[in-house]
Amino acid sequence: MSNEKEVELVDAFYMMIESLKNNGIKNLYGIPGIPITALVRSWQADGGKWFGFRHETNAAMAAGVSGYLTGVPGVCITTPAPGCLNGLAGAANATTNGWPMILMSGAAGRRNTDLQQGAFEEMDQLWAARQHVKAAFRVNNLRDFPVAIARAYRTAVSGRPGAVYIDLSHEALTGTMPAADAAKLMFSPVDPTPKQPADAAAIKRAADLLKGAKKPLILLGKGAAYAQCDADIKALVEETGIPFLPMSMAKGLLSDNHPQNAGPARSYVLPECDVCLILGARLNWLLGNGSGPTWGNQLKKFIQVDILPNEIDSNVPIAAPVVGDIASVVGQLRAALKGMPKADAAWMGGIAERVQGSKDKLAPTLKAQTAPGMMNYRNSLGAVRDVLAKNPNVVLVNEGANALDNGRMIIDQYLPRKRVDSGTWGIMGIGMGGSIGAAISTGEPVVAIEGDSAFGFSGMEVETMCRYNLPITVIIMNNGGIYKGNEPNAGGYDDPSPTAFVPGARYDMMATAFGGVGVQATTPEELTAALEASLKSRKPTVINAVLDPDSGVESGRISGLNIERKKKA
Ligand code: OXT
Ligand code: ADP
Ligand code: MG
Repeated sequence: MSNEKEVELVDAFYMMIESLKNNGIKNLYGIPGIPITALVRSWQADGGKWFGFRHETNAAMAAGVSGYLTGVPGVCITTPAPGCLNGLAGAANATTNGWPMILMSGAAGRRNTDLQQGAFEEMDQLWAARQHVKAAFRVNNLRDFPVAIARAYRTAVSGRPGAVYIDLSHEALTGTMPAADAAKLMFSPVDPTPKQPADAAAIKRAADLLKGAKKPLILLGKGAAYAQCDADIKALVEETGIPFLPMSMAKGLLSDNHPQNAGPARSYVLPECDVCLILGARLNWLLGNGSGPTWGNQLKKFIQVDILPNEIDSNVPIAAPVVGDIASVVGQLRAALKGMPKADAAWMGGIAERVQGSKDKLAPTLKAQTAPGMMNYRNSLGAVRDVLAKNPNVVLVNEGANALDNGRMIIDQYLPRKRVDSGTWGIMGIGMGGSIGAAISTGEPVVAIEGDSAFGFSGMEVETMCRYNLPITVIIMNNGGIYKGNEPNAGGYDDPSPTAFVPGARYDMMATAFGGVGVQATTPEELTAALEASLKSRKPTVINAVLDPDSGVESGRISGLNIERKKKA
């Protein structure tokens, strides 16, 4: 606040900071610079927590992941044009995954920008942002901050969550107004995430279908994990006795070792089921778009519960659409299904047999011995799995191709919202931003299992995690490249192949460079010791897990999506 004659004035930064506080925002992620440096200093001076990153995409990833894990939108703030564009990559990823966050960017003056006169960092940011976010707003006058921030918050968290962009125009940031008038504009929004129960007829239709099913299946997606009604979902699953299949980020919503978990029998239950209740998942590429071999080439009777009406029928006809929020709908379904007989014993027995078969097949590979420096995905992640089983509160962040697919398969989750990964886009670059966002917003330790390529997209944030002394352990699955490290140059000359990196890279040294802990692990025993020590110390740590460069397959488990060359040129 400043004094000018007898009228007390407040500036735009005051308006913005008070509005953020009124919406319950405590953390800001971003990178300072013109014109927001003074803003972030003021935020910190005012008691707000500021987390400065090395690249805006990672700051925006942190905001998106913290939004997913807590339900409170993460807020990221960037400088104009290049900073804004960098941040937009993270905002777009949040929107694609349905995670609530707010991205705000400073901007060059409208007069110059609209005439394309070449202002400092000139860009039509609102136009660029609009297609990657759920909504995009511009503040042109400091009086509008209370409404703009409340509106952004409500938009981010209600309906299908997503990112909201706010353009901070030069005009808005440079104004002042009387403090007395400002006080009258301030408010905290009432009930920003209203309950949306489903229509009774839709519930009855769904319940009737489920009651008549011979081989029912409950598919749990990250929308169900986000809904934070874990006990009710568990009760629905247990009361009906129906097997459940978690999508990757829904792992742990019910413990992976729950007797009804059909995860290890995925390729049996999807084609075999007759009625599938989908709770918070989309029938997108991760589910074969609802048809084809994934589903045994049959049209299943789908009951789809989703908050977004037009998600229904997006790929295949849905027999029983239920539009509403999962927390309300699960309660409604439980009431409608009361007394329903438990799922058929033969169906459950067949699943149990396949689950056991998969586990028996996997188990010995997790304990296999390899020469030092020649670990593979199975025995290295087998070691990690055993340590994490004793630390179920750890948030796991996972990206890569083989590192991702093996991580998802091998590492069990025991608690809800403890897994964040490449998600709907299969993105590389969620790693360090996601880990930092998870550590800050949950206060829990984080372990990131990273392909060496995946890590490279956000690796500089190791400095950030060391600067804030965050309890993050990064395990680099170092096979020396994208998918593999030993591919020769197809042309036969000395340049590296398109997928190879420097052999023998020492990623652990990146941590020691910034005062963190760096460890090289060449055997499963060394990996176990390094991870245990790191979780105990809660110090930022990078473990370079040295894998056989030959371990890994092209594109991991989604190699079928590759395009092969048809004929030689
Ligand atoms: O039933 P079957 O027999 O089939 O067996 C299944 C389960 O039953 C069984 N299973 C189990 N067995 C025993 N016990 C347990 N507990 C258990 N649980 C399961 O295991 C199998 C598999 O189960 P799953 O996984 O459930 O089934 P399936 O059929 O695989 O599921 C299908 C999918 C589609 C749901 C699943 O595969 C999936 O979720 N896939 C996600 C794939 C994905 O997103 N991949 C990442 C992208 S790849 C590529 O695009 C990459 N790029 C390009 C790039 C990207 N992405 N982004 C940007 C910004 N720029 C570029 C790059 C650069 S990857 C990449 C880097 C790669 O190199 P790295 O060095 O980072 O990584 P490495 O590969 O490690 O070197
Ligand atoms: P996954 O990747 O795990 O399959 P998706 O991100 O594809 O999950 O799908 C999540 C779905 O959950 C989205 O369609 C989204 O609209 C929906 N969703 C998110 N939150 C809720 C909620 N609270 N209630 C109902 N549906 C929700
Ligand atoms: Mg690799």
